[in-house]
Amino acid sequence: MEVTFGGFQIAVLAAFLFVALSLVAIFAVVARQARRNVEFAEVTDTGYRLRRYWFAFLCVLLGSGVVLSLFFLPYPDNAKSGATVNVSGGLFYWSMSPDTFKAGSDVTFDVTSSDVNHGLGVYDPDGVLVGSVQAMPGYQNQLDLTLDEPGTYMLACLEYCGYKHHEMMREFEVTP
Ligand SMILES: [Cu+2]
Repeated sequence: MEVTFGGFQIAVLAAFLFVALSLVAIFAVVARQARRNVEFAEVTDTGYRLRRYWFAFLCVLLGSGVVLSLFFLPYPDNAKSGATVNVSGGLFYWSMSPDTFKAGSDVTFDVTSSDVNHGLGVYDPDGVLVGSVQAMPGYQNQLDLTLDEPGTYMLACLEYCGYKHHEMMREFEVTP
C-alpha cells in the first residue's frame, strides 16, 4: 500500500503547528508575567476602567432599546377619536347601535347585558375572532377595535347562557 502525503495532510499539519505554537507562546508570556511582581492596584484599575466603559455601553444600548420600543407598544391610542357602539346582550340576541361603519374606523364597543352573563366575540368577514369581552349585567365593558376590512362582521356569544346560546349571533356591516 502506497502512503500519499497530500495537500489535506499538509493543511492539518499546519493547523496543528499553529495551535501548538500559539499555546507555547501563551504559556511563555504567562510564565514571564507571573515572575514579575504586579501591584494589585495595577490590575484593579484596568479592570474597573473596563467595567465603567462596559457599564456606559450597556446603559446606552439598553436605554436606546427602551426608548425605541416605546413606539411599538401594542396598546390602543386613547387620543384617537372613534365611534362608540352600544352593545347589549340578552337571552338570546345582541342589540347594537349603530351597526354600520366605514372601513378603517376606530370603534369602542361599550358592552353590557340585560340579563345574564354573555361573552361578546367579534368576528371579521374571514371568520377570524378579532376581539372579545364579557357582557355583564350592571357593568359597561369596553373593547377597542379598528375595523380595517370591509364586509360583513359577526357578533357571537362565547359564554354558554342558555338553551338557544348558539343562536345568539348578529351581523353588522363595514363599508369600503
Ligand atoms: Cu351565550
